[in-house]
Amino acid sequence: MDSRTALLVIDVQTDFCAGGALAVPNGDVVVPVINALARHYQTVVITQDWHPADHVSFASQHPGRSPFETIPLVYGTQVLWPDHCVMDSPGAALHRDLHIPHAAVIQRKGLNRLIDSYSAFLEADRTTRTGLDGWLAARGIERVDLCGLATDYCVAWSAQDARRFGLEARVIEPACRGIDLDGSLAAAWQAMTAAGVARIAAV
Ligand code: VGL
Ligand code: ZN
Repeated sequence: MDSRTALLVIDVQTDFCAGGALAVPNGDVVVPVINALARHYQTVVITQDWHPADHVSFASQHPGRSPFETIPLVYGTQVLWPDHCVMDSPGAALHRDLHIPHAAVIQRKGLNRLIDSYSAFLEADRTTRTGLDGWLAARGIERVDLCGLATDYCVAWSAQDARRFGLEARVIEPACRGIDLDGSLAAAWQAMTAAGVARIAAV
């Protein structure tokens, strides 16, 4: 791959795989696919969903609410999730078979108790930057290719925000899996396409 394209490996973590707290159907399947893919890139960024135990996105923090319901929060509608990716817990670890020794950065996100962050670039308030845009710009990166979990949440939000920061963005579909909550997968592809994100099968 040319040196101006980076690979973003989104949230390939124990909790999003089989047996995890928020398992994405067939999430594990992407691990060997991504290991092989990453060898084509000089610049690889891994993201890690990383929440405090009392995070606002956890249904457990909202008495009477259940996982997968939505609630209004100050920054907009929030899906309530099972407790997942609690910082430093085993479920928050990168998948044990993910092997990308040359990844330069692990970008954690979702650390603020009061704001979720599906995106690797911007928290759910749509204002607070993680700083990843600046890191990529400093490296001369002009395009990001995205893979990982989940297609319809963290991959989709990261891809659309990459466009917002002036990057080309391509989602490598066979290296992603979705949650698909109430049609969220189709909606995410529609939103990504509208934002100018390319949907590709291989690099
Ligand atoms: C994710 C739901 C909650 C994801 C993270 O990685 O797609 N989804 N937190
Ligand atoms: Zn999360």
